[in-house]
Amino acid sequence: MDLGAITKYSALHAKPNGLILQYGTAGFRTKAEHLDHVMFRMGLLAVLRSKQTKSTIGVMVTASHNPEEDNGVKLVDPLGEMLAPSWEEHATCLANAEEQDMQRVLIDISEKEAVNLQQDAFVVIGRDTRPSSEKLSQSVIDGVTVLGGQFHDYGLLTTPQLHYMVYCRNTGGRYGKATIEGYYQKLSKAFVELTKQVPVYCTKTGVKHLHHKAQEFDIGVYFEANGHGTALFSTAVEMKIKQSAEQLEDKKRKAAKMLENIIDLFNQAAGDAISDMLVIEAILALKGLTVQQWDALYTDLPNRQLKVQVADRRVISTTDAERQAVTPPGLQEAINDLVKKYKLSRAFVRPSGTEDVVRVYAEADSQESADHLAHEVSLAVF
Ligand code: 16G
Repeated sequence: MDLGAITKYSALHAKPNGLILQYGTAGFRTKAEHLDHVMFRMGLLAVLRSKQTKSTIGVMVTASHNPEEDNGVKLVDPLGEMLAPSWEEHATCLANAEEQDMQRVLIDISEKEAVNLQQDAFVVIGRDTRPSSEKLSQSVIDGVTVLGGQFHDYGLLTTPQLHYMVYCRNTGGRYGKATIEGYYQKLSKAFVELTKQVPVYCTKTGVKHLHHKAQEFDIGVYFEANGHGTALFSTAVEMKIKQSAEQLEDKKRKAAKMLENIIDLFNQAAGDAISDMLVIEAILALKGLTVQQWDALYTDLPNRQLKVQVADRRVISTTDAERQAVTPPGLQEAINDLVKKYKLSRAFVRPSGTEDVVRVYAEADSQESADHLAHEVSLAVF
């Protein structure tokens, strides 16, 4: 320890006489104008903690939700956790030591914690957007450097991001890359993976098309807006659930038994209104939901379906699960132009498979718009 340098620098970050602060729930917090010496000393302490743990230590300059004129500082331990309670006490002693006692307290901590002063130290620093934070984090850096510590200043970061950086650096990159890009990449990759789990497909109208598509999956759920639909389970899934219902511990066995009964309640040969109704009743009863609560889970966009009588409906052919008209020429372009006129809108036409009509479907942000769009599209068909 270069005691001369510490004394010199400490004088530049002098403690106001008599000021007593406590390392509280989230580190030190008070008016920013009273924190310069605390920041410098937390820089020193972070170096000692880093030497002792042979790890990177974090220092975050923030007072979180406190008023703008406040500020604060807390230390982050090697695995990204909050500072160990015994070191919180050291932090309080160091922050409250009068100028002439500061060196002694620093030496006491080093001795008590058997800090090898020859050990390298590395500290990472982050700060919030308060006007006072930049200058205060510079005071932390002064404390780190005067004790010979290396540092990386991340600048603006959220507090959890600094915890993440510390954790990454101390686990050899296993947890993630210790950069802001690494943080966003890790979270966004996981988010995208998670939210694309359930793949959704559209097929041509009719149970036969939907049923075959649903059979491609371990669990396939299909439905049409007119009410057709069911859930299909592959043999492998049924076997697995049956085995679990027999073998596993009590809680899991109960869950597997419940799934087994749900599977039996579905008519897997075809959509079946009686079976579907009983499945829904069972789920509502198990979840303690009313029909009204269930209904409120989902809101239809305003839509309108019309039928148009034409001389020969077969002149209309479609692609993309019957959502795009291929013939007659120009029809799809006309629909596209009409759709552009309305917000949150889409529309398609297709020849009915059961009646001598063309079906027109339109959707928009209001019922009035959906009605207008459907009307205009039917004129284009006509
Ligand atoms: C039949 C289909 C139904 C489809 C409807 C479309 C079966 C068992 N039923 O009722 O799935 O939604 O036709 O009729 O396949 P559309 O072509 O006249 O609109």
